[in-house]
Amino acid sequence: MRVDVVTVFPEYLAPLGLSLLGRAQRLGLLAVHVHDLRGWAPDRHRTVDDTPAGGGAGMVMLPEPWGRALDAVLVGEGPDGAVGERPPAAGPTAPLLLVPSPSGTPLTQAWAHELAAEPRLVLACGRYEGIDERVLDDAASRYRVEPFSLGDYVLNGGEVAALALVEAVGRLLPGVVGNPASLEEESHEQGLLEHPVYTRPARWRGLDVPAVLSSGHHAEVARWRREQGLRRTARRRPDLLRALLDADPTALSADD
Ligand code: 6GU
Repeated sequence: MRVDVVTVFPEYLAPLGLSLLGRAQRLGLLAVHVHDLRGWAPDRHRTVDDTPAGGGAGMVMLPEPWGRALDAVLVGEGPDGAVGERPPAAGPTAPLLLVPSPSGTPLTQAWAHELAAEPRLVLACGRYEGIDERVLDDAASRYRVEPFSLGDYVLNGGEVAALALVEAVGRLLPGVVGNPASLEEESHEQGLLEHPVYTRPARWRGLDVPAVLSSGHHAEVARWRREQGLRRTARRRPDLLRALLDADPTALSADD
């Protein structure tokens, strides 16, 4: 998968070179290209924002630098006009343009799986009060434009959200996580939260690892974990439990 990120703070994306995603990039499973939006600013001062039409607080990102940036990234060019790695041949589907925004569609594990099947993602990180809406309207002629949100709170810009999305999607690419079985039991994969986990020592600060986990009884362990996951979901995310039952009223019926 190739990911292009356009931002006024390229350094914000540096952590994508660390840990599992860094390894994925070195192995050629993932290619991340980060571009400085200011490289496409038309003026000497490299201005990328201006005051909002209609008045009000804050600044809005100018359409021209974004329009140029999204044109260039589409054909694999850097801000200096240098041609990078060619994007995959134009197929029946345009590349996805993901736009971090608190007013976007909430990012879910199900959506992350869909995104992991894409050959290419482009992320447009806005700052300040956001990007002039015409940039998204115009981009819709050559991209599939999808604003996304991490949750119901406000960040200063899209960079942290881009990091989160690339990590959530990148770890689902084949070969990125060593043991793919470890992905299946995680929170949100089955529509529920995961059970608590423990390791050694068996007693720590007067607290014991639940006895069932040392019993060696695999069916009992599985049943305990399922129940703990359900309890936790009911307490912390009753909305998930309701959604699961709405989709399938037998979803929680005992199968053992
Ligand atoms: Cl994706 N972007 C910004 N700027 N703020 C957010 C967000 C995204 N998700 C939640 N808050």
